[in-house]
Amino acid sequence: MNYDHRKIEPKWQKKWAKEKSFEAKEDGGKKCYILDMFPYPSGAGLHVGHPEGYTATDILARKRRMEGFNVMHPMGWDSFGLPAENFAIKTGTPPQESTDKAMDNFRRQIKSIGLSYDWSREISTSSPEYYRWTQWLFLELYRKGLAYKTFAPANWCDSCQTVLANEQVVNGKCDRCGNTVVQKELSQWFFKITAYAEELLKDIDKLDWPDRIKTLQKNWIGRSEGVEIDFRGTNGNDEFSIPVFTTRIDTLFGVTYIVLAPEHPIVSSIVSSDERKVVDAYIKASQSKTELDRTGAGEKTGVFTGAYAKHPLTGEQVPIWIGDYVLARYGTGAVMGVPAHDNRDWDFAKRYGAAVKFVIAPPPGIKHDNEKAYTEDGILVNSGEWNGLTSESARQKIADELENKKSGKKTVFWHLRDWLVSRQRYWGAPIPIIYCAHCGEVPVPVENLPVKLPKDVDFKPTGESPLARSKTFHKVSCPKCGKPARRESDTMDTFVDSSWYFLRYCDPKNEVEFASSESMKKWCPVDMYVGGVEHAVLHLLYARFLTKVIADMGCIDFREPFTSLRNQGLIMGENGEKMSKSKGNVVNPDEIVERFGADALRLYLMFMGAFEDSKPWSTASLVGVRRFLDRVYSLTEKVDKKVEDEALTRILHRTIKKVGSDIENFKFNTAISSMMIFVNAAEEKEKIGTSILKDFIKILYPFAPHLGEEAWSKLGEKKMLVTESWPIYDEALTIDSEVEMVVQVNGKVRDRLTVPTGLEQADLETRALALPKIQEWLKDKKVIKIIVAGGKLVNIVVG
Ligand code: ANZ
Ligand code: ZN
Repeated sequence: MNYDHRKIEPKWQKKWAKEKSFEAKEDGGKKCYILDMFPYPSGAGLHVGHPEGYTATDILARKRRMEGFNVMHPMGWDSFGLPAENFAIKTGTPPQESTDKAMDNFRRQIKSIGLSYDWSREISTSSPEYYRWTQWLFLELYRKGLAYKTFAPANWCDSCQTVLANEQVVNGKCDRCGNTVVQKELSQWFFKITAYAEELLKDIDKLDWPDRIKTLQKNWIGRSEGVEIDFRGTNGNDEFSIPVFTTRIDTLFGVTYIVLAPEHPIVSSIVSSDERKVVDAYIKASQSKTELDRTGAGEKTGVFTGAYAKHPLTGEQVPIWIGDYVLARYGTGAVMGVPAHDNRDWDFAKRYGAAVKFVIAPPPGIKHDNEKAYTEDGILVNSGEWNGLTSESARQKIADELENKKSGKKTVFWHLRDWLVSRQRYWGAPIPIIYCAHCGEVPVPVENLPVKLPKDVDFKPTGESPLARSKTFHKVSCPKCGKPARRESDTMDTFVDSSWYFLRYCDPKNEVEFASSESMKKWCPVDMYVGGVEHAVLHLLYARFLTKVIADMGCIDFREPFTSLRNQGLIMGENGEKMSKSKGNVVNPDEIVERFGADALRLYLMFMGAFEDSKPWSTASLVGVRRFLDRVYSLTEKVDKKVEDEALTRILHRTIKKVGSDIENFKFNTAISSMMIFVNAAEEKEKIGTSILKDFIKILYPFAPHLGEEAWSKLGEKKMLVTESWPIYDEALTIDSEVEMVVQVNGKVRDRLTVPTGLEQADLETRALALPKIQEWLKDKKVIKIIVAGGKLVNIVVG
């Protein structure tokens, strides 16, 4: 018997909405905050990857409610961003308009899937009620010295006279005019996330997050212990000193040159007149390269400056080069070149003919042919008085020696950089700062927030940010002295919006605070956070940073926002390739809901494979899943109150146990398999006990809630299933009553034996020996001993 999803799904959705079934309660029950990464409402609508994660959290949220938790499960929109602005520039449609349309569409699509969100808490980051508090947070950071303005390189197109986002630079060229993009120093706003580097690193270990995400975060923060060591030289009568940073001070005797970043401030004063022309040309060329170009897999290039410095221990003269694989912003912007023990230096030395001097020998038993760099630790050689030491102890001793001689010091550097938050864009939260000729940088007074985006802007396609051209927006009077002043025209990175949204859900309508302390105390931290792995680094790191800042402001009493985190895998097209419009393999959730129903879509998304794995779409399997749901529905025709069935009861209890623990472990696919086993068994029966089927419907309900409600009411229940509790299993009934044992003769499998669990050894021996096949094998032989192992195996040893 098939159920009509087109009829029953909207029916139950309406009932849930009418009863406000999913609104978090003011009080009652232990709190549980289950959160999805909120989507960017793109014009293309929902992708099937969205409901994959949303269904997982929905299953958990529904189960938690049944367990008596007071669940908060909200949804909202990360609605500022570049695509809406680009669309405006291309078509003239204001971003507000296209975004509103996209949000309406997303909301409709999400509701059609029966996800149990508390819509009373819906937020959108592009609404003035929200971005007012994003601006307020900016000002709080500014007050604490955690937001500051400084020069930083940006992608700049000289012909368009504009800054470009990374994705607008294609092969080093402007994607609008084709002009070569250069790196230009522009004054930009930063958040001082580096002030929290230590704590951000230290706290990672406390989190229930996937290991690979934790590792990515650790590497991104990148704590690096080493030595800063001075190489001194003279330039005519002037002495100079170049500090270099190394993590391998044990290789100090292998240094054959040093390399400075092209931007290093000392370059212009040490370069010899012979080399100046070449050096200037090299510096100019490196300006058009991004950091990624410079540090990537490409060739390492450089030029000689004509200057030398003295090796601090051997006194040798080492040549000074510049090379753009050395970054000005990391360490000291200078490195010591050790070609024998570093791959990049090896390539560089081979290219330019620098000497290679091996000073670390592999430990005994390991060979190295010196045809490439030896980059591991080992034993020091060619290193004077340090010969024979291990790398490890040499690092300590040489560092101490350099500290004594005052030519070096132990240092820690961090890879983490401050967060560049300004964007030369329209569709974002305006940075609430005013520039006054008399007073300088003046923060917008809090009572004047929000600084609203102007609506009277022209979206004609000119290629320039509309905000930069709005006259009304820029002209203001200084809040301090009242004289004419100018507003900051940059907006904030959308990652700022999304780094605190989980707090706003606690108190989304508050007009006097970003959220009340009580509400945040009640709901936070987030108990379970689910989203794509693409946010493994930036979004999660920024949210962790903001949480720590807000904790230091005294507003909250926790320092980590997301206690547990899970990532969904990518859903590929039916052909195994990434879903994309151009490949024509995109699956539209609307069509699936219309043809097969929301429950089938939900169940299929969870059945496709392991939650965190990437997996291809298959309409054929979806059809199979829908058929399974129809079979479940048919079972409601076969119930009988009077039927008692021990075997099916046992399977039911085992299924309850398995589904419960699988949901906890995000193993939704195996939960569904076990429900399929139950249904197979139930179908074999003439009649099914009503209470057995009811319990089964309860555990299926988080996966297929519409069908669950429909079956529930068909079984005669008047109240909605939403209000029911999660069934409790009896452990004794979940234990197998029988086991199959393997019977061996001299270690070779000869037969199998099914016995009740918990049989005595003597009893087992008798039964095994009585098997006809075994008797055949034992003929004319003497039994020496019988071994019973693990309740699974009987081995008869004969002689
Ligand atoms: C000599 C050496 C010998 C190095 C050797 C490595 C191996 P992490 O771990 O990332 O901190 N380095 C230092 N500053 C740099 C900069 N601004 N740009 C590019 N490279 C820089 O890496 C530290 C190592 O990266 C340092 O140790 C330095 O090379 C290089 F067998 O010094 B090493
Ligand atoms: Zn002023």
